[in-house]
Amino acid sequence: MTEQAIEKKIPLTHTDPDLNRIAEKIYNGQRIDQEEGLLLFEKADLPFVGTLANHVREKLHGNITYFNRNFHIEPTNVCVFSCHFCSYSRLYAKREEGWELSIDDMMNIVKNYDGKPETEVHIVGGVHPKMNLYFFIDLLKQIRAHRPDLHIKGFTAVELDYMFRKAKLSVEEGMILLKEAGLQSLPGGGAEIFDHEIRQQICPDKVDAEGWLHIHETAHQLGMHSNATMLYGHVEKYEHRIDHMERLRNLQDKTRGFNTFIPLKFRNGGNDMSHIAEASIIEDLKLYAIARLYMDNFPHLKAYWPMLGRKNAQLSLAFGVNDIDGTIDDTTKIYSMAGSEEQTPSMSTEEIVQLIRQANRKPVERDTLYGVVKEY
Ligand code: V47
Ligand code: SF4
Repeated sequence: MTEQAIEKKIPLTHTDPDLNRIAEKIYNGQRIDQEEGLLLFEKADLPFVGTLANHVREKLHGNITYFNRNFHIEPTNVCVFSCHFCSYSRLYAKREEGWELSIDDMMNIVKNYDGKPETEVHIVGGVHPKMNLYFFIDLLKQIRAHRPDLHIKGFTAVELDYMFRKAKLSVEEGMILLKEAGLQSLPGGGAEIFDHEIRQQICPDKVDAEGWLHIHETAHQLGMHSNATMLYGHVEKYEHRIDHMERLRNLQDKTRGFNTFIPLKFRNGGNDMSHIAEASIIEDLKLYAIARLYMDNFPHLKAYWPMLGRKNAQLSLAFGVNDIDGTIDDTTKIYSMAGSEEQTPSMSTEEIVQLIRQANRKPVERDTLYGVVKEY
């Protein structure tokens, strides 16, 4: 190959030889390793990682940005665990400060969407000691019977681990029961940061990394899909972010069951970690870009706008992100309670389409598994 051809193929060069080598790998479609991922965090600036991430994003998805129409059910915020970053949960002893929905309450939420175009219900909440596996099996069956076309994405690995242990079932046994009742995929919550030491500092008492990964692997083996999150911008270091992404990338190599990687920015309102400053937008965008480069076997990268804020989510579309979740309703409280600027997160389809178009991207409504519902 002539020098000219190489120059054409590697449009981005850097004076730092290490960064130059990484750029070359990305343009050649090669995987970067942990050391290289770390180098990007430590040495690269935002325009450099942004350009590379945008290249990968456009190679995978062109100009498309996906969104979906969903609604959330948060059955309770009563929780047996005490994650220090959580502003949302209330201990069982203080349950009068929280909420506990009955199956009828939740079915009324579902019925509010009768005849409306939502394609997904996302069920996630605290870990209530009295809401057990059989309670949720009942809920799933009722939703399925009422609205068979609605995709049910529900329960973090934290909720599942607790339900299965309480029911004295293996992960596989429990998951089969939920699947038979109508559960179709798992959201990505509860992953936080996999590193044991960091987990001990921020969420010592819930399922550990191995348990989280085992639950998702089991779901994948049963033919279900799932997402994966990473809570960043608190006490973790760059090496912990890389370790987290590495473990997910390894599982994805094995199962191919993950749809989307969702970095979640730590918000510091009203929790035990309020003294920790939130990450800057530069740091947020750099993380999205590096995630796009590192997670080469994850088809999608999502910016969850209720947490990031809609303007920053719009900006992230130039830094590797190709999905901004859904229209949602104002039914999710996790982020408003943690101080997000989105106090009543709801966006109409028109607003979400406009937000994507303003970033010069093409809005495509998708279903949970990224089937195209409508092109705009
Ligand atoms: O696991 C809690 C996070 C997650 C805070 O799969 C916080 O499509 C920031 O997983 N600051 C639950 N984050 C939400 C979740 C999710 C959201 C949207 C889409 C999907 C999906 C999954 O919320 C928890 C935790 O990591 N969280 N408190 C906080 N103060
Ligand atoms: Fe409970 Fe989830 Fe909050 Fe942790 S993050 S305390 S598991 S609701």
